[in-house]
Amino acid sequence: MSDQADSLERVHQLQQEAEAAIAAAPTSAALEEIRVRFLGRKAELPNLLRHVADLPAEQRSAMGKTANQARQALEQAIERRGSELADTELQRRLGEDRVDITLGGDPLTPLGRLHLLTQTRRELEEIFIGLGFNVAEGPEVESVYYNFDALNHPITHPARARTDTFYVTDETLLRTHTSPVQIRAMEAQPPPIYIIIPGRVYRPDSDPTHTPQFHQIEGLAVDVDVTLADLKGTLQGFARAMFGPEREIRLRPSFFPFTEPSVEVDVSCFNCQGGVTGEGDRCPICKGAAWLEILGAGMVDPNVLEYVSDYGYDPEQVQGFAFGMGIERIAMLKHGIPNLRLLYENDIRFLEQFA
Ligand code: 2NL
Repeated sequence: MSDQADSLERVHQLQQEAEAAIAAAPTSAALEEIRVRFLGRKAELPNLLRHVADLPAEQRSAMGKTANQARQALEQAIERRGSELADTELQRRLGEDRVDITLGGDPLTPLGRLHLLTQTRRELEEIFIGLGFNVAEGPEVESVYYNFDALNHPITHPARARTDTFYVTDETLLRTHTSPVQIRAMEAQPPPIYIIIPGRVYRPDSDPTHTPQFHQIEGLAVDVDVTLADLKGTLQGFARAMFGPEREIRLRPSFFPFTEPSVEVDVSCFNCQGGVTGEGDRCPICKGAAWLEILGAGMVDPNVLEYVSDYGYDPEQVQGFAFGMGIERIAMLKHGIPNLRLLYENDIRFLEQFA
């Protein structure tokens, strides 16, 4: 047999071998290996094609044509087998990966909720808004003038000591109560004024019942003919809205620098009758006292009004009452929380009890 006949025979052989392999390829990956084996850069058939130009002129055409046809036939066979395999493989994946739409979904991400202190502040705000008060706010870094002087705290008052207040400079401090906002509000608006001021306050106390930062809500009413009876009626309305319609309040004499007279206010315990529970035990909320201390209050000292007399507050013409309470304390009383720190630790098991 001539060299040329040998070469043509070899092309046919390669084509048959490759076609058999292509038809038998079990996967796309196997098919790709077959393609590289027969048509890749180092494969025999392409090599034969590359050397057609070196053949004697009378052999070139037959060899070129045969080898080219073989290559094209193989390329088409690979393409056909490839799409067959892709199809089968897709069908198999679709079968195996089938989603069971009857399965329950993942549980929903739990919904968050407002912190108990935020809930309590909003509840207090709503009650006083219902009684005709507006909400005012002011700075937490405050001047000594608004925090103490204008509130009738003498220079010798213990709260003004370097150890009893967080001073920022000699003239500025972290407010120790929200009362300075009441002075600011009176400077901004002539009487009548009915406002409540919620907010953070700061004192350098840290023990089981005190934290250096806590929250207060204070109220101020200044108008003509405002009396202690108005204070008592307002606070009784508040106590009933917050702790239940059966509640009574009682006023005990006290002292605050900015009020005269001053009172401490108790609400009758919502958990017992006269300090004794339904089971005959000593009430754990009021400790058997039958009353819970909820706030301090009083008639605005005329000295305080004198500080804002240029803004329309003439102590001979208008009177006022004021009150202040700790938001933490109210939340703890109302929900029987035994430890102030629970409000700040943010243990989810504690927080989620207050939906
Ligand atoms: C308490 C007592 C109180 C006030 C706050 C006040 C403000 C002005 C004038 C007069 Cl501008 N008084 N505020 C009055 C009495 C009591 O808070 O024990 N708070 C936790």
